[in-house]
Amino acid sequence: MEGSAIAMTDHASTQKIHGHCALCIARCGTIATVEGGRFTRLDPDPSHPTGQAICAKGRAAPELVYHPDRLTRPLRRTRPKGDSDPGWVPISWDEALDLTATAMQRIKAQYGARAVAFSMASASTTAIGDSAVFVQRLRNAFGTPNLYGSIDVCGWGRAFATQYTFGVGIVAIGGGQGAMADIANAGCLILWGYNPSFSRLTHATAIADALQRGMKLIVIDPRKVGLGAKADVWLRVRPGSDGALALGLANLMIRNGWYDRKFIQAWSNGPLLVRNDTGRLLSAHDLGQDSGDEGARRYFAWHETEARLVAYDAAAGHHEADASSLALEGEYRIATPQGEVICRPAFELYAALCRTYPPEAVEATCWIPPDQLEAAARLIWHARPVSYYAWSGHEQHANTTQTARAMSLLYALTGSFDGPGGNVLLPGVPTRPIVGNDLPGAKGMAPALGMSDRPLGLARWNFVGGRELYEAMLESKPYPVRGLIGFGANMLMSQADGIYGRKALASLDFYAHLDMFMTPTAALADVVLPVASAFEREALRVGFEISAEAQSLVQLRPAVVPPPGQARPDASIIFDLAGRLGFAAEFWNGDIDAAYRQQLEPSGVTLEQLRAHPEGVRVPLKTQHAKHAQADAAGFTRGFATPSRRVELYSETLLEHGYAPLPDFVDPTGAPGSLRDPKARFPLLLTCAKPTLFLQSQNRALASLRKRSMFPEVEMHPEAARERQISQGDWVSITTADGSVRACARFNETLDPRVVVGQHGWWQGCAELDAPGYDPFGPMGANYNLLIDPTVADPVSRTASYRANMCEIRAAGVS
Ligand SMILES: Nc1nc2c(c(=O)[nH]1)N[C@H]1C(S)=C(S)[C@@H](COP(=O)(O)OP(=O)(O)OC[C@H]3O[C@@H](n4cnc5c(=O)[nH]c(N)nc54)[C@H](O)[C@@H]3O)O[C@H]1N2
Ligand SMILES: Nc1nc2c(c(=O)[nH]1)N[C@H]1C(S)=C(S)[C@@H](COP(=O)(O)OP(=O)(O)OC[C@H]3O[C@@H](n4cnc5c(=O)[nH]c(N)nc54)[C@H](O)[C@@H]3O)O[C@H]1N2
Ligand code: SF4
Ligand SMILES: [Mo]
Repeated sequence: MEGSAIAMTDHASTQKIHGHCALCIARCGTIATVEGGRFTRLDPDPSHPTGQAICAKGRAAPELVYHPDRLTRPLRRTRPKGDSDPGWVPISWDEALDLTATAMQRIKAQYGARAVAFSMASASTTAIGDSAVFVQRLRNAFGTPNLYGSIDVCGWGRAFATQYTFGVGIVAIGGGQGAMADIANAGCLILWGYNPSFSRLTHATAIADALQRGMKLIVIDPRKVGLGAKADVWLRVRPGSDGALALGLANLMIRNGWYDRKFIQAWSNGPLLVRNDTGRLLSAHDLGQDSGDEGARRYFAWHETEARLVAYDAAAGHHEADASSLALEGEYRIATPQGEVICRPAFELYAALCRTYPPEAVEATCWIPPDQLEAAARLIWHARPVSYYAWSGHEQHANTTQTARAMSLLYALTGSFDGPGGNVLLPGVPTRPIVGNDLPGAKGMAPALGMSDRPLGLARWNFVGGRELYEAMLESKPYPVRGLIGFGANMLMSQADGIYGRKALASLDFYAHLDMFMTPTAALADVVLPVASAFEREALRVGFEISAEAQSLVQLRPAVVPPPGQARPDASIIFDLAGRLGFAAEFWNGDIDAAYRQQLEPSGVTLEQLRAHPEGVRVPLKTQHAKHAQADAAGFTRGFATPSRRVELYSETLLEHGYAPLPDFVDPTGAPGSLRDPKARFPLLLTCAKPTLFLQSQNRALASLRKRSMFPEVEMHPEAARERQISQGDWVSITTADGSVRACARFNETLDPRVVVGQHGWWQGCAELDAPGYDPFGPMGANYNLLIDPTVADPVSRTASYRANMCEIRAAGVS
């Protein structure tokens, strides 16, 4: 078992325990109070880099810990799936883990390791981040490429799509680095479809401080919510049209010369010439100069004053002339052995695309008036350095890949990337990776589901999305998945089309699920394993993400109290299961401390030090900027981790796979015409947002939170409500072409009257308040995701259109 050093202070019966709240992405530094052995309260720890404040969910931690609905014993199903009574019987841990290991081995023997998928809750909304490295290691040891982690609905835009531009994400998921907004030094911050006041307290407090010192703020959100009220410019974008907005902003910036020309010349592929006929970068092959691999990576720009080609060697990241002489505009006729070809710099093509989004087009598409567009563009340029953070508002759309690309290109224009006050690749305390990418199982992995159809999508990073997982379970497409090991993920609530998902999960040969509560998803498992909450287990955290200072803290969070009943930490369950699967040696023979020691070794910090200092140990870090301009080990300029070693305004990678190399805007609603027709069957545009009091599909059973928000809500403009004889607080039905669910109307005057905003995640009841639960699968329930058509999806990531759906709202009971 894990050691759990509980720091003793004060007098004998009251303990104050340093740690952090791991319930959401903010990971606020905290001090827990334990009185007479009982966890009674959680407070912020101001000495911690993320400890300025905690939220109501954090304060409700003792309620979570002692909740009567917590799972406390391993359970086995005794009745068929689909039966209204699963016939759960308690079993021993030995029996539960033996059943699980045996089923995993049986399925592996019959169908291969890939037929056992893993699912994991998002680390932004749960404490699974405590154990994510071990989940990864287990799947690597076992050899399955199929890990579901909500990436298709959360993370794709920030962490992956932006890699096609910068070679790194705007956040790091599954290892690697992310370029975090340097809020403390930014001149201007753009919050794009991101409401940290509700969703990430630590960012909200950092922004409040920065506003005090005069930082400018641009908020892009259909609702005026959170920091929207404090923004210098609030752009009330039409849901789903952010890509067009990014192009429209870039158009103004390019037109006015409000862009960092030097950065674009030196550090983007903007100067590289693109052939008009093929859309490919002009290469040494085309010129008949070099037929080898190197020739394919030798491109050309145009020398503005000397009117000649300038070679660019992508392998070395080197131009044969000073970058400031490279043309960004114009059209050039280049002689090749096959005849003359006409070429234009990639930047010229990007600028031309942007010109198709003049202010009038942006107003028609995004519903943003020209003066506001201009004010935003002006601020972005004149208040540099700029940083940005974009989240769910742009990630839950059927056009999320190109939207994220369009935003990242706009950001490239500012030249602020990796500079002070920009999006900075922050340093981290050095650690040894222990996710096990070097294990034989990982090396021999089959391609993940989705690889053949969308090789640039999630599968490239060995993740799978919800729909493809369900299809593999139910239709063996492209190959069968017969088993699932679930670490929390409540997929049936968080993914579109839970009805199809329910069929898929019910069809499995074996499903084991680890959770604190019996969720609608867990209820379809064969074996349910009770897990300790974050306050009932020790966990190691290296770096707290939001700033260089926060990154420097290493903390071994102690357990505050023991888990209820027989519940166990995810990590200890994983180590135990790994042993039964024959991976004891790969899992340090069950010794979690040994794993931490290995991980910490390069940091110079020891477990003993961390146990002696539960508030954490700081390892001084130095932030270096503009790392792309440094030389790498071979003496080449490092550049960016893209095929061209430059920021890719123009993506040949996307082009090669049949996608647009420049991020043109595709309307995700599928039915934009009906927005102009109030008589249409579905005249309202439905999007959604997260509530401040609850995390995704959790917390509705916690009385202190639920009593402040009893029912699922849908925000609508009073005018839209009046037209439908709906009053504030009325129950209404929300109907799309795909389904119908219920919610309570809440008026919001800041909305465009054509836009309505729902909430997802409602299923749980709260007995203490006599507050109801909701049917996850029917029209009398409140599962927003029954309204979503999963087949309208992003062509790269397969993200469904969660935030731009045509709907109608009626008083409940009125059809
Ligand atoms: N319509 C709509 N749908 C959405 C979203 C939206 O905004 N709108 N948001 C999407 C996003 S951003 C995400 S990330 C997904 C989230 O989807 P999920 O990742 O499924 O997150 P939750 O719904 O919060 O469910 C998390 C589950 O994990 C359990 N859990 C909590 N901590 C632990 C732990 O330490 N160990 C284990 N084993 N279990 C734990 C909880 O009890 C809960 O059952 O939903 C997505 N779905
Ligand atoms: N309280 C709380 N905190 C959370 C979570 C939670 O469930 N509750 N979940 C955690 C997780 S997993 C995540 S991913 C983060 C997400 O954190 P956020 O991204 O802040 O979450 P949301 O509220 O879903 O979306 C942000 C904003 O997008 C706006 N929006 C809706 N549609 C559009 C659109 O088309 N374009 C634009 N530009 N904006 C749009 C919404 O009005 C909303 O204000 O929060 C994390 N923290
Ligand atoms: S914002 Fe709230 S739930 Fe999230 S880590 Fe901080 S205290 Fe915990
Ligand atoms: Mo998320």
